[in-house]
Amino acid sequence: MSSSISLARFLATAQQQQHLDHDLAALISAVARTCVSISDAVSQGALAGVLGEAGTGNVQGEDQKKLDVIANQMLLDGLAWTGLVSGMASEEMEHASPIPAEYPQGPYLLLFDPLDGSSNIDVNISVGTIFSILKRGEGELESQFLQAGSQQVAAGYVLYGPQTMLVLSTGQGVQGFTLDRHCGEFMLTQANMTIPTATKEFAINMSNQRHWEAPVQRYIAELLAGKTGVRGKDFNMRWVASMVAEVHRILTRGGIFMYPRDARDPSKPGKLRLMYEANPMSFLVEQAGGAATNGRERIVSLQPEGLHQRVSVILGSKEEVERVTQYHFE
Ligand code: AHM
Ligand code: MG
Repeated sequence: MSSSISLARFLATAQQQQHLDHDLAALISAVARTCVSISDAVSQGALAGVLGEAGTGNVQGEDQKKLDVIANQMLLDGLAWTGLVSGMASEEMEHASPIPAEYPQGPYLLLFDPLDGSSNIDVNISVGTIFSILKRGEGELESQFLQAGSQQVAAGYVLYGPQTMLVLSTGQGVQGFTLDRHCGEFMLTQANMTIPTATKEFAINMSNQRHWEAPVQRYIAELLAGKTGVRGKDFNMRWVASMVAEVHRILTRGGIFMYPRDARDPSKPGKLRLMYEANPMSFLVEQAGGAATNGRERIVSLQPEGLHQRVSVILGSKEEVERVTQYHFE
């Protein structure tokens, strides 16, 4: 059953009761509004000719899908004029994008993965937009973004699945909103989302098993041993290959998600990006009572060294994340 609390009303109440900054509320609204347009583009798919390869690569050397490029441009265009941000950084752009001189500068920095899981887009599996908001700092624009995840003032994602959902935290718990297409508004449908501390469900790309480090090998072997092993219970596995969908499942019913460091490429300590994926998702997971580490430290405590830095990610139900993390010290 849908509540009658829209995102607009939720943000207004948060401003009145929790002193949510007016500009931050306006920025979240603007991101949400743009994501409704991205959702429309995603849902049109082949009808709008937006599926398939863009024929370009991003700074990470990954092929871009048409919708990666479209979603990235929609966020830039949707936010640049608002006077709420002084720069934007994206998984799809080599450098941070300054705000054009004709528009006012704002107090925040916006980071995003415009279409996470986009390898799934052509097969009609859920994808999403992940975003992170920081306060602007001093000095050269790009270096202002290099703040630890604990400095995020808000983070969230929009999942383009059977329903389009916005999941948001401004540091006061995690709220889930479902897009009501009749009125074009996100409505609060999952208040105060919490992650159960125990779980029997894990998500990892098993095809990389031979490349993992010993602590992850041990942990997964114990899960696979099920009832007959040291864990004494059976575990179930899921792998969507869209981080937004995995994190959403974990926020809904618990679980552990891992994209651990592996030995494929020594220059890449993990596949996922700290600034656009790991930090915002870790912020949400911690706000929902879960845990998120790189195997040794809380992800949000890591001092970023570069915009496109990669990191090992282990997040979800606290008991499991703590167990794998402990294995890294044994
Ligand atoms: P992307 O941002 O280029 O879409 O890459 C990130 C995605 C995550 O959503 C997902 O967890 C992972 O890559 C899937 O990787 P794999 O291809 O190893 O299954
Ligand atoms: Mg991504």
